[in-house]
Amino acid sequence: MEDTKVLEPKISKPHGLQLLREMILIRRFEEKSAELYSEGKIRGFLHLYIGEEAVAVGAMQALQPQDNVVASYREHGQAIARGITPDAIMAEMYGKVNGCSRGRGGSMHLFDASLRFYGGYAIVGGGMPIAVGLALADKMQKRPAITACFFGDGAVAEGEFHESLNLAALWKLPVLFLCENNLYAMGTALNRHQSNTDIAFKAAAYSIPSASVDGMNILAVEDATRHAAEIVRNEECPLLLEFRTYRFRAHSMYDPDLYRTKEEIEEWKKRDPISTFQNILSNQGLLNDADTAEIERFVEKEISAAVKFAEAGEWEAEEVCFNDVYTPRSL
Ligand SMILES: Cc1ncc(C[n+]2csc(CCOP(=O)(O)OP(=O)(O)O)c2C)c(N)n1
Ligand SMILES: [Mg+2]
Repeated sequence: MEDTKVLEPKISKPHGLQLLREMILIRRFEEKSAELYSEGKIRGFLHLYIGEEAVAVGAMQALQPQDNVVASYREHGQAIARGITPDAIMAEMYGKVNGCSRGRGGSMHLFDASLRFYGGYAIVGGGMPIAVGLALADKMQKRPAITACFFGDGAVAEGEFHESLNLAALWKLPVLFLCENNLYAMGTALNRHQSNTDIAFKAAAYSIPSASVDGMNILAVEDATRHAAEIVRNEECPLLLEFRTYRFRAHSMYDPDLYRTKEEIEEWKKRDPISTFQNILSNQGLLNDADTAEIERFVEKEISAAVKFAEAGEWEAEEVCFNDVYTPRSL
């Protein structure tokens, strides 16, 4: 595949508004999460996806219900876009039993088998072999599903990246590898840990077709992913897309963000995926002030309901806390 250049293709108003609504929902959900984290309501690690929303929302459009999704620890966006409710995600971050992982996983381990959303992994690259295993299972059972595997640029430095790509190619498994290249792995810039920073090019070493995509433009993301997913589905072979994107916030809530300049961050903010898409929609006459106001109202309601749901949730009873952790002594 060649580099994808999509310049404002025509879309329908309902679809455009749906994409915008999901991106704004993810953005506001995370802004609220940051606030709740500062209040001590959410504890543990919290990695915000702000700036990268076009990747999760755009890519998810290409997936069908029978497909599997595997993500990294920066996965609130993917979880929401796949259909896990903000209620269940917020409760999970509170550590309550009404959370999507019963309060056992927290922000980094969102999970919902009914939606085939198989994590949330704290280990960099850890989801990649699991994605390959899911695709192998589908292939062996002759199920017409593909597996979408999201991972960061940091994962490219892991052996799991190379082992996963190799086996997926060798066994012709339907894995869609989706790299979210936001240029940094914690405080380490891509060019400080890779001799060759062209991530899409690395797939060639495993005979996997690949393309680089503007990750700040949701229409480019959707178009490229639909095209790629069709190839993976029809030809039962892996494919890799690299999305060039950027996180506007620090790596996590603990990161003082001293390894990049304010100017660089401001430069990328000019390409904010939400305002970029709002402009595209407005230019096509598909978005007016009333539409925007209605989206903001809808999102505000969703988020306050999620916080209520999480607040009202129960803590796990102390006597069952070790269930599913250790095998029972009788065994
Ligand atoms: C195997 C492993 N090594 C190191 C870490 C510590 N660590 C946590 S996040 C991270 C950076 C990963 O960056 P990237 O894959 O680019 O994802 P991003 O945070 O940019 O979304 C590192 C090194 C880890 N979690 N797992
Ligand atoms: Mg990164």
